[in-house]
Amino acid sequence: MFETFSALEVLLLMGLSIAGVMAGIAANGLKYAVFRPSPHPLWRRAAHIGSWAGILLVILWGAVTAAVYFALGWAFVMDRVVVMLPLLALPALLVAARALPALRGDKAMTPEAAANVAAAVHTMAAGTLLVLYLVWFDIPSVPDLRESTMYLAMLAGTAALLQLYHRRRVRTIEARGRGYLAMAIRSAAFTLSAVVLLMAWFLWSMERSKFPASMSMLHPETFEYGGGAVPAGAVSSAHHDHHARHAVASAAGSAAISVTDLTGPRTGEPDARFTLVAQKQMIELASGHTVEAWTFNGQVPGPQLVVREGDLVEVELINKDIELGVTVHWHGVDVPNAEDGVAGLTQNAVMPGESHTYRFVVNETGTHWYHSHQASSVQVAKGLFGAFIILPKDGAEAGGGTADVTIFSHDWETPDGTRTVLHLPGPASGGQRIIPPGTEVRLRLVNSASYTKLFSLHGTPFRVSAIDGWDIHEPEAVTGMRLKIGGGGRYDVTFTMPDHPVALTLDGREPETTIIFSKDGQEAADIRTGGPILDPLAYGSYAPAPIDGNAVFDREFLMVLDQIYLGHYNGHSNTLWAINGEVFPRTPTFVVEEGDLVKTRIVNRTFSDHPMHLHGHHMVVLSRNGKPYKGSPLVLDTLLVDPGETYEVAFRADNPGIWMDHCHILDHAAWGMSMHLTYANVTTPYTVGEASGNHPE
Ligand SMILES: [Cu+2]
Repeated sequence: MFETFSALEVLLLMGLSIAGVMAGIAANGLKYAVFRPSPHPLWRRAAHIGSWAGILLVILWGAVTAAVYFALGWAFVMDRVVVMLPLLALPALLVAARALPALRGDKAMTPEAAANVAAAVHTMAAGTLLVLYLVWFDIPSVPDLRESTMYLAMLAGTAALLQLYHRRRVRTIEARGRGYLAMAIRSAAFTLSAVVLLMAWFLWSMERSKFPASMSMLHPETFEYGGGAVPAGAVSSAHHDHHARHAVASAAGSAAISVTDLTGPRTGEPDARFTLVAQKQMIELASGHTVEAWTFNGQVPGPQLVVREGDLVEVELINKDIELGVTVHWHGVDVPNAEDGVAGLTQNAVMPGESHTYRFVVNETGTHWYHSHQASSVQVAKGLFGAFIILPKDGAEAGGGTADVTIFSHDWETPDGTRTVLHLPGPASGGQRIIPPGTEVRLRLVNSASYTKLFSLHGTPFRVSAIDGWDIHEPEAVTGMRLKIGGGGRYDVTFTMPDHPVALTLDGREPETTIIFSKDGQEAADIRTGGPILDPLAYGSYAPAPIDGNAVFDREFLMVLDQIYLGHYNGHSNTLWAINGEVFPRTPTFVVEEGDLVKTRIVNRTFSDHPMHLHGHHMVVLSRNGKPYKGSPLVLDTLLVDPGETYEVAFRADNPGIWMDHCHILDHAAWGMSMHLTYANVTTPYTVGEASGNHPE
């Protein structure tokens, strides 16, 4: 429904532009026509029809906007109503008041009336262009009064200039009797100068978008407090950037904590110790392609790290030959901030020949994964990832009547384009796995690709026992349902191995996206895709969530996800992905204090889904589209938000630090959709940019 409305809006705005241009040209011609002895009615009729079409399209646009409001809520229309509606409706009123009466009938028209018609119609066209510009290139998202006043003032100024211009023009035409040739020359000159101006502005804007060589990840001018207390000394205002920086600096003098101090235990014998060596390696994919992968320990996925709840884990990262540098981020594990592995925020990228040691205690269980968070949109795609499994403290060892298999879905760039591959662990990757009948099987499905994958499991009823490492409450057995896993997300699927083969496959059905589990590795399996998609909000049996949606929240934030169809980012032109109308580093920074209960509303107004990943915390899902969850509580680190959806999530601020909050379609994060959650008194000494070589996205 959201997609239909959005497409309709674009169509209406384009229709409005066409009407505006048509009426605009006709109204301009009318200025000349009124001086002819017997004015041809063509200009007048075209201007009349164009004006009416414009007014009707504005009314239709308003109706669509109202429908979106009633269907999807205020967050989907707030910028339309506050910023764009005046830009369309006021010129339409002007046209109705000044142009339509003059154009009606065929009574002779005075030159002044023709000038008024031209000014009104051109004002309508200008308003339409401004709105198109906003919708495509500079979405207001969360409007403020300053913004709407600014655009309205721009339009009012344009209207006044147009009025003056056309009045003067009719007098000049009257005096000198210029003909159509002069009009054509003027139009051409006007168009040419507009194109030149536009190109100059384009280049200037591209140049201006370049990041400085060194930049903090934290930008006080973007601080938002979510209606909660503003911590002492902090100031949030775009107008007082300088003061805000000063305030933070002085706060840093008193009680600030550096992320470098927020480490795991520095001493003590680790319960589990691993070494990860980042290195390039040619690998052969199940698709038959050989690619240069960037790997941990020469394998893709990297080694599976299995630990137990409560373990002190020590991981030494060594970079052998990844020139960009690497880090390790523990996706889904709430580690102390300094161990989070974000280049330029919690550490510097580890360059070739260097090493870095991570130490932290794991206080949770489940299927998680690790990946580089340096140039992550490139490095994760090229293979710098692996599984991080935390077994329950007192659970049984794997093996002995059970099979525990981690499977990654990953997108590889090959000479034949992008290929999706399902990876079994270990060097003996292949499309087969032998499991004796009667075995209790746990498949840990991890989507390390950016784009959403649809998994199908055929040949057995199964349960989704955990999502993002969080155990589902009383999961029921289902058959033939597809599992939709966004980038970075994990599902644990359990079943008892039957006597016949079981096939795990992805939508797309290339052979490399199928894995067959059988007792002898011989039998052909029933490979099917399709079927309904399991809805995690209605799965398992209901139980109260760890955070009650009716609780009193200390802070409430809003994240509106938008697309900027063409924008400039760090000196490049591309489609950009915005949060609250801005791309990083101008995206909001949510400021919390330790102990706060925080609610965030996430609104997706784009045509793409976005797996939103919050570092260092788990998000308790409260509701979707205003309806509370119906099944098991869901506690996620990566929330897949579909187009047109609104989620409410909550978390307890219990892990001090500065944390990324970004889309796990890593290209989206690299093109703007990235922001931070920061605890009021935490600072970072690290920077991003060319100077440090830190590029987290
Ligand atoms: Cu995204």
